[in-house]
Amino acid sequence: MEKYNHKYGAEQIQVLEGLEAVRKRPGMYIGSTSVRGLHHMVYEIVDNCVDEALAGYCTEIKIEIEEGNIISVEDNGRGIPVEIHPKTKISTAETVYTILHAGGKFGGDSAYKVSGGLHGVGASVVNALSAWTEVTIKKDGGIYQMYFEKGKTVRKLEKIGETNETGTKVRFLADDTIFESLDYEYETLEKRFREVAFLTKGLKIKIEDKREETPKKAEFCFEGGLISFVEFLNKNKETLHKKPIYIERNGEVPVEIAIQYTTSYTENIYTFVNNINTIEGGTHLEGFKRSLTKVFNDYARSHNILKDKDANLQGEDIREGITAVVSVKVKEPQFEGQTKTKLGNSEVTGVVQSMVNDALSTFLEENPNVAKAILEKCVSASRAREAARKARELVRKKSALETSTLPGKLADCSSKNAEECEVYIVEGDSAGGSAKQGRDRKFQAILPLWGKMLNVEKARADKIYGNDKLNPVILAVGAGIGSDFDITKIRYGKVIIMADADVDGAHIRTLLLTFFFRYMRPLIENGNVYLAQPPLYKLSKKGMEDRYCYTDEDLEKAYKELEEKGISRDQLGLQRYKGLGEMNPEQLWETTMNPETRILIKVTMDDAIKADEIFTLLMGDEVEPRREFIQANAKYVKNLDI
Ligand code: 28F
Repeated sequence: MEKYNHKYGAEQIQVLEGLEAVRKRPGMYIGSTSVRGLHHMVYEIVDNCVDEALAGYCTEIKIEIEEGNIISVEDNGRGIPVEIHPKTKISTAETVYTILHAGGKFGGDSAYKVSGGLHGVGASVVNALSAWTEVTIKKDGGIYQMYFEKGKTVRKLEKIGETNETGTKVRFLADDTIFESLDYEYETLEKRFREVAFLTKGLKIKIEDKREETPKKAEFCFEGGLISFVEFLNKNKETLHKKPIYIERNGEVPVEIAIQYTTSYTENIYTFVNNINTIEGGTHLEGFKRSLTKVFNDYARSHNILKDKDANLQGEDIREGITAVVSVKVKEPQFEGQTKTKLGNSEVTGVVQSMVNDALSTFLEENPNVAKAILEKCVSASRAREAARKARELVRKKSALETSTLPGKLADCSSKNAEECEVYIVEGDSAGGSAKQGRDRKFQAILPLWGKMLNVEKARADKIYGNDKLNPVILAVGAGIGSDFDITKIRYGKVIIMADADVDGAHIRTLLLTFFFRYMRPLIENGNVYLAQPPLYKLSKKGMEDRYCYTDEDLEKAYKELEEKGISRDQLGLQRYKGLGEMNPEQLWETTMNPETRILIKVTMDDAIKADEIFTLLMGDEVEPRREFIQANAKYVKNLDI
């Protein structure tokens, strides 16, 4: 037995089994092998630095995307412990990087690790899913380094120099046999690390993209924490009160909240658990919402803003125009929902609710002018809602909505089984016409939209209902809007936005996505919203099948393939599609509607949130930021897409 085991101790076997499991089913550990999963590789490593910051030892994190999509992350914390474990004969550092969830145990001094639950699979998963990983530790006066390939130790931890600094630096190249692409999106990473800096008051985070000749970089450090966060979110909006409301309690469940009302009608509440963006909400959001409704109604009654005969303010009235960030730290978070971003811990509701009740009512008593400004807006929102309800009743009575009168322009499909049916929302009547002719009328409905739709940023719910541009969309989907929306009533399993690849098309897409995000959010959460992808180019030659290309890369690839067949570029006719209207019904069917050949992009919550932010920028009150945004994106204008 001794001979057999001399090479593989129990730990090494555990390591091999762990790596085996991770590399066989990467999606189970890192969420997906798409660009989202690739970005999570970076988040996992940075989360360990943030834990070191929360423990009070790290003040700066540096992230770099090097040439060849190599990621480098460095912190100035204590450095992962380097001593050799007497039993396993390997260092703590090597243990953290080779044993699944080993790092997760380092709850010691940082009670609330951000790397927890599904989101905190730890450094060993990143190691397993990387072609190589190099870890350099400065600690106890020495510089130590270890090196792995696909999670397997190639060089054990060894001393390579002296230093009087401390910290940890990790460089890794994600494994391109596992990830679909290694092409990191700098903007996505920058947005996430800006968020982490807001959530971790005073932590400096630097990020730099060194892949281009003109490097992109940013540095974030916010002493104001969440206060800076809401000010950043409101930078393009007019606010109701200068200083955001700030609440912080370090109880059993540490809670930090910042609130700042704006004159707009949208509700923007961002919630986080251990720095994880819980876009599906959960018990912390529930507790916050309940408290808002109670505190503002109590204040309105006790200050005679609401008379006895007046009905209570509804939650949606109180949340109109609110921008808030709610950040809680939970020891054992339970994540639920489609994308595991909904907090399930039931005890958190009450903790947040009672904490906000106490802190917010005190704030309102001490800041009567802020209270007055906010409540005036709530009361007018309540009246507008009443008007909307009456308008809705009117619309219902007038057009007998119950008989689900469908909009005139809708060319419906014959099947009534919503699951298999899809509705194309098409920009412009000409494309609408081609789509009606080209479609399969059994399961494909067409709803042409005309011209610019309503600017939902400025309009309140009552206008949304009556508006002749959006009403057809509401009636076609058939499930109501806002708090009335009932996903079980949708008339189509797929709502597909089909618009040109130009600026107008991008505008319509952004408008519709913003509208769905704000008034039919479950439609996006449930994955019913798609974007049709019309071709950009058609390559043609006598005697050859027309060849459609959907991106510039597609076109290059087609040219290369055809050259290999002896067909040079100048023998090919190239048509650049400016708009859907240039395709006849058969082409439109073949390239964009036929389920066998078309390309559909499923809209995710991230896309919708991005659209919402762009929309606020483009359609919000402030002119200055809009000009900056359009200038910044002008060079991409052909791809100004969400
Ligand atoms: C670029 C990535 O991973 N930084 C880290 C530390 C510091 C400690 C630690 C990490 C395993 C179970 C203890 C040091 N001294 N940057 C990083 N910095 N891990 S990861 O400990 C993990 C051990 O418990 C650390 C004293 N206590 C903790």
